[in-house]
Amino acid sequence: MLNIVLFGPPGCGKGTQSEKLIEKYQLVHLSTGDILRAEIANNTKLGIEAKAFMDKGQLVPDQVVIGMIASKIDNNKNAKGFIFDGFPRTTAQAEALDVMLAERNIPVKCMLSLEVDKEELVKRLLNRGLTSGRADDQNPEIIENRIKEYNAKTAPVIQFYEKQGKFRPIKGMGSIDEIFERLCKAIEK
Ligand code: B4P
Repeated sequence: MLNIVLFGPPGCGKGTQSEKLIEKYQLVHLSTGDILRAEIANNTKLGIEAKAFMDKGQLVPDQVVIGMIASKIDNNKNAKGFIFDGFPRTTAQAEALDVMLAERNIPVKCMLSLEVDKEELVKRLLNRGLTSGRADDQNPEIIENRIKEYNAKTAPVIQFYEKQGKFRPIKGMGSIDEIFERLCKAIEK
């Protein structure tokens, strides 16, 4: 089973590259951002709770996000592998994912971390905000806050996977195809 954590700051290309990796390696996509947005669209209790955090550019509380993931894994028993996109985003989430996967005997192969300059992140997100309708992509202050949350709470997840020898930094600047090639090389190494 090929289980990959696709990691990086907001706007680094996780969602974009996930789509290409899924197609090439026939993996199941688990994006906590997409799952949360679907909950919001369906106006569920979880969605209403999550929206308050997401609209401000803050992370949704760990217990909410962790609870969503286990059932998604179990609903895909015949999967060839999973791409975890935007999860884990805190060390507590990384620890919880490790326990979930160890219980099912399906470990993470590697954590691919897309590295992109801050200026470029802001540019990509504001650009997406023109068409996505996402409140968190339209306001430079909210984008700034998302990057701050990333640096404070998410970046330490790198150490978690580094200790396990699974951290693979990938240059995330350049064309989408160039970055995809770098990711594939890292997976197949
Ligand atoms: P996510 O939905 O995970 O999204 P993201 O970080 O904003 O973007 P992503 O990285 O996938 O976007 P991409 O670069 O592909 O999170 C949204 C929010 O949900 C979070 O702020 C948080 O509140 C909440 N949340 C989600 N998961 C959580 C968790 N585990 N714990 C707590 N809270 C959680 O795309 C960006 C743009 O760049 C696109 O327009 C794309 O076309 C463009 N782009 C991509 N690659 C490019 C390239 N090479 N060159 C030029 N443009 C490029």
